[in-house]
Amino acid sequence: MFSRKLLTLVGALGFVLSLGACQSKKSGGDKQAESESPKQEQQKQDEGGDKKGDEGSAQKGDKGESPEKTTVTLKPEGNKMQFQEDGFTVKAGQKVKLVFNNTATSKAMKHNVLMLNTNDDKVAAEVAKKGTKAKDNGYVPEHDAIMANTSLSEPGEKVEVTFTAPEEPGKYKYICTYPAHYQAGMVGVMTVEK
Ligand SMILES: [Cu+2]
Repeated sequence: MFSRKLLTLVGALGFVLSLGACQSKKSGGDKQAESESPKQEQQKQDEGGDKKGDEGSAQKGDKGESPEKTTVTLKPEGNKMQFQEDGFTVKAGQKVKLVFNNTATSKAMKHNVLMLNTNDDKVAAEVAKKGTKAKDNGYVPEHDAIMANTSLSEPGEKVEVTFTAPEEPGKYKYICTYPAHYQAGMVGVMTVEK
């Protein structure tokens, strides 16, 4: 019984193998191209994702991008209290449409984005701390360092805000002020270039 099954299996395997060999002899080049292309596509997607992770999408040639105006899209890192993008770069005085696409799936992962007019850690921590107490205002406190902010986004929701980048080249922090998120590292840096 067992050996008969095995024989059948070996036989079938041999048939498949010889078929495969035959086919690849017949159309070697074509078959290779066929089987490789899905992999390559996957790789491209992965690379795209990685790149976004590092730089945001400010420099990605969004439609409508110009010296005067650009669109930047930020996302959370899965269901972590982190931005996927460590930072993005804009030009001094450029109009920036900042979109936050809350791609999180966990109900607890509500986020906002506050653009600060400083790169100072202490100020960012202060804004985050005050934000914790501003629940009625989407955790956005009154603070001079806040240049612009989105509203609080639910998982699956997109929020946006348009602001003008500072004229002063330099680094400016952006943070999420949902309780504990800044403290957990939900912060990034906008670089303003001349
Ligand atoms: Cu957050």
